[in-house]
This record gives sequence, structure tokens and C-alpha cells, in this order.
Amino acid sequence: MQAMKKVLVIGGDGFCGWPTALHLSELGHEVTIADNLSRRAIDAELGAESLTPIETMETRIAAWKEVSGKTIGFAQIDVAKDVIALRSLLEEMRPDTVIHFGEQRAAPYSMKGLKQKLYTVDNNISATHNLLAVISETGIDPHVVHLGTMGVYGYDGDGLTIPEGYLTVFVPGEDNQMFKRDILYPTNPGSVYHMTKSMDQLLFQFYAKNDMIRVTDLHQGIVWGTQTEETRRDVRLINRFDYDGDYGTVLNRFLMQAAVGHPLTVHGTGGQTRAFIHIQDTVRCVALAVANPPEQNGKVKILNQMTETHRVRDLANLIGRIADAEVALVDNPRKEAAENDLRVSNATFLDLGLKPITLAEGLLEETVEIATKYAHRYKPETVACVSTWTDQQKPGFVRDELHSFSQNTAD
Ligand code: NAD
Ligand code: USQ
Repeated sequence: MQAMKKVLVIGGDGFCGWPTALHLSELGHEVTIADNLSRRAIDAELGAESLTPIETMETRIAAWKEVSGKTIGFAQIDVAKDVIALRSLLEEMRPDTVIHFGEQRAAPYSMKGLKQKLYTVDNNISATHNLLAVISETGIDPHVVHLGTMGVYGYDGDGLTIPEGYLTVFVPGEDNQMFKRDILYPTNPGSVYHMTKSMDQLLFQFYAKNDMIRVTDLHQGIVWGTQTEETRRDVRLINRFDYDGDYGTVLNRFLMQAAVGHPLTVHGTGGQTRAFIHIQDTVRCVALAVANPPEQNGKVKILNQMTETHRVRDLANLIGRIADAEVALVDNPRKEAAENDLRVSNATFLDLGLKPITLAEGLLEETVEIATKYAHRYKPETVACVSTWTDQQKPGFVRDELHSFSQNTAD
């Protein structure tokens, strides 16, 4: 039987945070969410919307109380800006665990322009640093679980198996001496967003060493799927499903595109190989991380939170076959390697007992339960990826969209 904990979930209104909060509450933990609802504001700014109809935070929490009898607390706090409110919440709550999901997480949004670059760096770095600095000042000793990204390792790989966070290196010295070091795996971010996650790693390294804060940094792959055991229990608990050109991640975008008859937008040759994990496994992994805090040993515990790797064009062809959808090769708006190989160690979560949901099991259910069911809410104007990494790249329009885009801009 697991020890029950007081858990603060920063970013608990989001795609990963909401189902995690529900899952931890279901397991018996005492859960409070802190969120500034900035994602909902960015949706409005982009004219985008979750495909699934998500309820307000108040309705979500009331619905959870109704179906489970359990209470989740909520504080609307901007952790990047309001340090006083964050400090008061931590002092009042004295959490055993703080889970930090509260960052701007879309690579395309972070590359849109000056405003979005500045916002992503200010928001993400301040959120992480404020949390760590406040913890060190208050002397409260929560275990910090951070959602980082596989993208800190970079995607130019040649197939070397990426270890969990650290790399053992041997440096030749004088007199034939050989020095052995365990260093943070060198970062190679591919967007301003991924760069903030690389910078987060240094903040964690420092505060773990200096203040002995216990940190688990979860280097997560691309999350796909929508529902978990808890969000399925009532329609008011439904999770968000992003498919727009900035926040939609590749697999969910392809499922959505297939459901509405839009060609699947493969960037370039679709040669990027990425790591994936189903949202149900995300919440299980976070619960495992909460239950297994590291020792107070001055070193950040880094785990790779992913279950499978796939090449983007293989995913498109697979979904194309299942859903009888057309696959379109479009311009790649990103500056990224045309082809890469990726092997990743996820030994820790497998050792802790994770039994992953595979793409083969979950795809069809996701297509029918979500993409097809809510296809009537689809906003075609939000689908194309128009954020370009530099002025050398072009938006990822399929030919007809490109045609109507040039017509509109010529008017
Ligand atoms: P999301 O945008 O759906 O959720 C993020 C939540 O954090 C939102 O509710 C937002 O309002 C909140 N937030 C942002 N800045 C905040 C601030 N300053 N103060 C308080 N709240 C703030 O994103 P998500 O997909 O749930 O991702 C959560 C975390 O997991 C992110 O840090 C992301 O980098 C990481 N991650 C996500 C994925 C993925 O595929 N979705 C993959 C790997 C890692
Ligand atoms: N891609 C397409 N067609 C599309 C959309 C994307 O070919 O319509 C390609 C992209 O060019 C890229 C790959 O698919 O090569 C993945 O793109 P993505 O948007 O699914 O994923 P990414 O930008 O890496 O970001 C997402 C989350 C982020 C998280 C990251 C984990 O938004 O929060 O950190 O996945 S990882 O990719 O492992 O770094």
C-alpha cells in the first residue's frame, strides 16, 4: 500500500496535468492544482480550440467530486510572475511532492516570432526558477517532479542509445591518466521551447547540489491519445485534444486529419524518428515517480518517459492505411535533420513495472472515440503549421491550402 501524499500539480489544467491530477486523486493522494489558465488564453489568441469540449476548472473539479467523492483544490496562480502567491501556497499546503507541468510547451508557438520567443523563455525559466528558489527559501522539502522533454537530447542522432540523462565520459589527461566523469548528456535543443527545457536542467542541477532539493526530471516523448481511466468517467472530465498547427502534436494531428478527410501533413520526407508515449502511461509514470523519490544526494534523478519510437512517415502510412487517408509531403516549416535514428533507454520505468500501451492497441479506439466523434468541432483554418523556424523555411501547406492562402494574401 502506497503512502498517501500531499501533491501540488502546477499546470494541472493542461493536457498532461489534468489527467495526472485525477489519477493521483484516485490513488488517494491529496491533490491541489495551481494554474494560471494561460493555455486557454493562448487558444483564444490563436483562434484554436481543443477538439474535445473541455469544461472550466470549476466544473471539472465539481464533476470529479460528484463521480469520485474526492476533492481537488485549485489556486489560479502565475508561478512565473507571482512569487508571493506561490510561496503562500507552499507554506500553507506544505506539499510532499510538487509536480511541475507549468510551462509553454509548443515548439512551433515558441518559434512564431519575437513576442512568443520572449514569452516562452520568460515564462518557462521563471516558472522553474521561482519554484526552486521559493522551496530553498521556505525550507519546505518537497520532492519536485518536472516534466522535461526527450528533445533536450536533440534529434540529429545516428542510433546511439540515449541513456537516462547522464553520459559517462573518459577524458584523457597528462601522464596517460584517464578521468572518468558522469556529465549531463550534452543538450542539442531544436527550438526555443526545447532550449528552455535544456536550461531547466541546469537550474535543477544547481538547486539539487546547493540546497539538496530532491528532483526527478522526466524526459518525456511526444504524448498521444486523449482519455485516461479517470477522464472517461464523465464527459465533463474529458481531456483536451490539440490538433492545430502550433499545439497539435504529430500523431494526434494525423488522427484528426484522417477523421475529417484532410491529407496527413508529413513535413519534408517524414524522416524524423521520435519517441512516443500514451497519455495513460504518462499518468502512470508520474505516479511511479511520485512514489519513488530520489535520495537527498545532490543529484537530479533523470528518467526517460517514453515507450516506443517511430518515424513520422511510417506513422502517416500506418494511419493512412487504417483510416483510408491520403498522405501529403509538405514543406517542413522546421529546421531539423531530414532523417535521424533514435534509440532510447527507458529501463527505469520498465523496472518499476510499467506495462506500456502500444500504438497498435490504442490507435483505432482513439480514432473512433475522439477524432471521429468530435470531428464536427474541427476548425480547418487552424490546421496548417505556419510557424517557420527561420525565413529559409516555408509553412507546411498542402497544395490546395497553399492555393487558397496565396489567393487570400493577394486579395
Ligand atoms: P499544456 O499546455 O496542455 O499544459 C500546461 C499547463 O501549464 C497549462 O494549463 C497552462 O495554463 C499552465 N501554465 C503555463 N505556464 C504557467 C505559469 N506560468 N503558471 C501557472 N500555470 C502555467 O501542456 P501539456 O501538453 O500538458 O504539457 C505539460 C508539460 O509536459 C510541459 O512542461 C511540457 O513541456 C511537457 N511535455 C509535454 C509533452 C506533450 O506531448 N504534450 C511531451 C513531453 C513533455
Ligand atoms: N510533424 C509533421 N507533421 C505535422 C506535425 C509535425 O511531420 O503535421 C513532425 C515535425 O516536423 C517533427 C515531429 O513531427 O519532426 C514531431 O513534432 P511534434 O509537434 O509532434 O513534437 P514536438 O514539436 O517535438 O513537441 C512535442 C510537445 C513538446 C514535447 C515534445 C517531446 O509539444 O511539449 O516536449 O513533443 S519530444 O518530441 O520528444 O521532444
